[in-house]
Formats: sequence, C-alpha cells, structure tokens
Amino acid sequence: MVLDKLGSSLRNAISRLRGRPIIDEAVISDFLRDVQRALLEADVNVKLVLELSKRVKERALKEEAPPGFSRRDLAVKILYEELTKLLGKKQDLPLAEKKTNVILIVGIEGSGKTTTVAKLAKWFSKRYGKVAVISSDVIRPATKLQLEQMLQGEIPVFWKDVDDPVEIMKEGIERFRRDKYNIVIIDTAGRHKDERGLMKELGEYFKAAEPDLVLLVIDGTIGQEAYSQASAFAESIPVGGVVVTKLDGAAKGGGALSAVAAAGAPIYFIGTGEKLEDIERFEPDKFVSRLLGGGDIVELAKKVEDAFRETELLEKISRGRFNLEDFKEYLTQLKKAGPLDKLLEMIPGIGPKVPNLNIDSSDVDRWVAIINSMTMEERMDPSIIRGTRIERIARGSGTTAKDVRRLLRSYNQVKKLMESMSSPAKMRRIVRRMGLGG
Ligand SMILES: Nc1nc2c(ncn2[C@@H]2O[C@H](COP(=O)(O)OP(=O)(O)OP(=O)(O)O)[C@@H](O)[C@H]2O)c(=O)[nH]1
Ligand SMILES: [Mg+2]
Repeated sequence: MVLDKLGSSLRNAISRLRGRPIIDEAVISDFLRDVQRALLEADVNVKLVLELSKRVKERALKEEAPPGFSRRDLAVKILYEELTKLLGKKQDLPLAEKKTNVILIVGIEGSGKTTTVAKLAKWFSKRYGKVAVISSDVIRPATKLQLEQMLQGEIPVFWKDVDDPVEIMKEGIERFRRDKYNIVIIDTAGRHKDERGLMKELGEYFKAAEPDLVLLVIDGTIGQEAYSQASAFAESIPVGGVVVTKLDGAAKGGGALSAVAAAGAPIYFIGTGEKLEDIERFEPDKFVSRLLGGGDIVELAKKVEDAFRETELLEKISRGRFNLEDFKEYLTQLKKAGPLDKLLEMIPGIGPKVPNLNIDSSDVDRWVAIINSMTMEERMDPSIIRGTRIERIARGSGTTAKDVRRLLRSYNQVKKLMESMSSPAKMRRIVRRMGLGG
C-alpha cells in the first residue's frame, strides 16, 4: 500500500480515540496530537497540519452528532472529510473525443517522466482508443529505447535523429494526427544546464506542440518541496495537472500530495512502482478511505452523513417545506429500508388515518422517474402541476397521466401526514420505527 506508515499511524490514532469512554475537549486534543504527529512524519506542511487540526477540533466540538451516533463517530467522519480536502478535488481529464489530444509531459531530471509516459500510454490505450508516444529527449537518445522496451511494440514510439526537440514534436504530432490517433503523449528531456534553461525551453515546446494538456511529473519523495516545484513550473508553462511518482515506499508522500494540492494544481495520477501497471487515477476520497483502512471507518463516515441527511429532511418536513425533491429522497430512503407495506404497518395510527396511502416499492422507481421529468419549479411547488403539465410529465417519464396524478395524491397525503406530526422528535421516533434511522 502507498503511504503505509501514515496510514497505520492514522488508524492507530482513531482506534485510540474509539477506546476512550468519554469524549471531551481534552480527548479530542489528544487525538489531534496523534493525527498531527502522523501527518508531520509524512512531511505534510506544518501550517497545513495546524489548519487541519484546528478545523477538525472546532467542528468536532461544535457540530451535533446525529441521533444514534457519538461525538467519537462524528470526529472520525470530520477527520476523513478534512483529510480529503487537504488532498484536493478529483478532476476530470480535459480530453475530447474525436480529435487527437496532445499531452505534453514535463518535469525535472529523474522525476519519472519517461516511465510515466509509458505507463500513461498503456493506461490510456485501455480506455481512450489509439495512443502513440513521441520521444523528444535529444539529450539522452537512449530514452527512445527505454520507451520501446517498456511498451513492447504495443504502442508506436516516434523519434527522429535530429538535435531539435521541436522538430521531432511537430513531425510526430502531424503524423499521428493524420493517422487519427486519439492520444499522443510527448516525453521531454529533464536534463539542462540550469533551471532557467529548462523553463525557457518549456515555453518553446508549448508553442510548438500546442498541447491539450500539460502534465507535470513530480517525484513524491521530495515531500513539501513539491510546492515550490509545482509553482515554478506553473510560472513558465500552463500546467494542467500533476502526476506524483514514486509514492511506493515514499515516507514523504503525504507531504508531496498535500503540497501539490496546496499549490492549486490538480493531481491526475499517482505512480506507485516501476512497472507499467503501477499507475492510478488520483481520487482524494478513495485515497483517504484506503489510507484509513477502507471498510469500517469510511462506512461509519457515510452512515453519519446519511443520518445528517435524514435529520435535515425531518427538519424540512416539520417546517412544512416538504417538496417533491424531498419526497424523492424520502422514497429512495424508504426503498433502501425494505418492504414498504411492512414498514407502514409499523407506524402506529397510520393505517386508519391514511387509508389510501398505497406506496408499493415497485412504484418507487416509476415515481422517481416521474419526479425527474418535472422542472425544478414544479418540484419546489407541486401545486402548479395541472392540466398540460401532467401530460408533459407523463410523456417525459414514459408513464401515464393517471400515474402522475396518483404520485401527486400520495405526495400530498405524506405531506399532510408529516405536517400533522407536531414535533421533529416524535417524527424521528416514527421514522426510526420504520427502520430508516441509523
Ligand atoms: N519506485 C518507483 N520508481 C519509479 C517510479 N516512477 C519512476 N521510477 C524510477 O525513477 C527513475 C527515473 O525514471 P525516469 O522515467 O527515467 O525519469 P525521467 O524523468 O524520464 O528522467 P530524465 O529523462 O533523466 O529526466 C527510474 O529508475 C524509474 O524506474 C515510481 O512510481 N515508483
Ligand atoms: Mg526521461
């Protein structure tokens, strides 16, 4: 696993927290000291670590744990969220279909560019059609052999025995464009007399290749230094995103990832070994969930989140602001909870009060489809849904006007029922009884 040490330290901190019978400010502070130590050991920037722990502390003490959960659970969920935020957002690849997308790979010497080019070529060829590679490293001509060897003839590698990288790029791009390749990845040289020389050449490469995406390769073992490296490159060339390499066994990997995120560059991929398969898309939430040991902790965070949503829904209902969007969520939750008729039977007094509340679980999908065919305005204010609107919604959802009317009737019944239950506490008890709560 990537970032083994950080992961196990964080998991230890969490299990210590879970062992404490009472959660007060002192216990939260203890917990956060463990978390801070783990992050600092992974070379995460001190300022970022302090900000993170301050936010976790504030939130863990201020926010109310939803019913059925402890402040301990809440603290774990908040840590999960804040760690995810520390690593940035998942970004979609800015590539288009039906054209030749040019990706220019840049980075300092030895950062892992050539290896990454080969890995990406393989990765893209499984998902994005025809892929080709251009080797423009004229300083180290053996690079083309390195690429050919790694790709084993599965992916074409273009190169030319000339001194000018720009000439190689232009000719290669032209050829692969003519042959309708979907992705062309250009490897560049990292070795230069000095940094200024490298940065100047990058500008020329950018002009010549007109890439759709510039990917900066950063060595994950440099830790926090990744921040200044990412910033320096971004000043010379429009960096679209970053690949952080060598995260396998890199004790400073957490530092590199958080530093790149702090520099404002999205991390698209991470390199996790020397082999061709050792590359993956970077998704902060999944990454953190793996770091924390997957399974139970993330499960817990999700459950707490669900419980929050449920509480929110109940509050909306009690304030009489129960619209069709809410009804949709209500239906979906009901469906998750099990056979509806059974659940409804369990609500005391519901039968006699609302005899026609015929919600069948087979209705739920159809009803959700119907609601999806409505405009937002209609969902927010269902009273405007009459006449031709009903016809339109029925057509849009592949149902009948009768279905739409039945849905509206049930919605109104549920709304009335909800409103008649005076307090949220009482309502929560009922919903709990229905098996919807945590
Ligand atoms: N463990 C590990 N090693 C890697 C990873 N990526 C690259 N390497 C190794 O890092 C070294 C340098 O990789 P290259 O791909 O040649 O780096 P480069 O940026 O092309 O180097 P120059 O062309 O000289 O600038 C090689 O020994 C690679 O095997 C990775 O994700 N994990
Ligand atoms: Mg290279």
